Amino acid sequence: MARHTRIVVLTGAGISAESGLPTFRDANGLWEGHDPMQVATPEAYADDPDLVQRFYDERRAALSRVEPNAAHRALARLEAELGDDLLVVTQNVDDLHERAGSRRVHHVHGRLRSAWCTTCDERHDWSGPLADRPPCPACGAATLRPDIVWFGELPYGMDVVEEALEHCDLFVSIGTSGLVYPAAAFVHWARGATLELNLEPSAGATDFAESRTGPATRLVPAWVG
Ligand code: BJW
Ligand code: ZN
Repeated sequence: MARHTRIVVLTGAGISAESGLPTFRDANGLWEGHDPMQVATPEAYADDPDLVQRFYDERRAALSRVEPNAAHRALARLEAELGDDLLVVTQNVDDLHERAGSRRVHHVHGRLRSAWCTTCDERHDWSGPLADRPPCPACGAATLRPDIVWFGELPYGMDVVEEALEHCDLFVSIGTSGLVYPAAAFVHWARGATLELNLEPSAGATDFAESRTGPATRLVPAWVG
């Protein structure tokens, strides 16, 4: 891999799959009989907030039972080498990049370990459940929701991502199906070379200059070197 380049890496659920966190669109995708895609919406939250809170409470609790894998660790090593020239943009709401040692991680779909108060707009680091309607530590209102970007909501920090993609020499997409926008369009926003690392060719595989298939724990360390 070429050194001394500015790299933007996009990660999706596939990079955390071998840590034991399920992806969204693979088999066995149902949660309590619901399609996760139907649960991750503002409409589902308005209809049945308890159901949506339980879905995220379970996933937040599951984080303490999993560990970063060799793919997360390889990206942390790359950051140790490249410093500010590497930005990891993740669609994942887990904290496995950070726990592997990455510092420059941008969560475009939010974080499980953050709670957002819709009354006072404060965000709080959060490791416990939200379904029991705890009060907001800032304003006391029982209006904390998962700090997660649902369908129809605006992903976080698109200006940062756009800027990084316009100035990168290489864009690498890892473990994402390429079905959810705007992340699926990042390959078109990227200025430099493009590479996909995924278990199978994604929906947008042909948009990349190069596409390698295999498990992330093999492909990512091999690419980082
Ligand atoms: C492995 C592996 C291993 C497995 N090794 N690989 C019609 C057309 C175009 C767009 C739209 C449309 N209608 C609506 C929209 C917009 C909508 C959208 O994209 N919908 C599509 C479904 C069509 N998008 C939005 O609403 C977004 N907001 C928005 O667009 O605002 C307007 C805007 C416009 C322009 C600029 C800026 C803003 C918000 C999207 C929010 C997505 N939220 C979710 C849930 C919340 C997080 C959570 O609960 O965890 O985010 S949905 C879900 O999908 C989650 C994920 O982050 C996201 C992406 O999934 P990901 O990571 O790709 O996972 P999978 O399961 O799909 O794929 C895993 C891949 O890994 C597979 O390919 C496997 O093969 C592979 N894999 N094991 C390597 N070991
Ligand atoms: Zn509040």
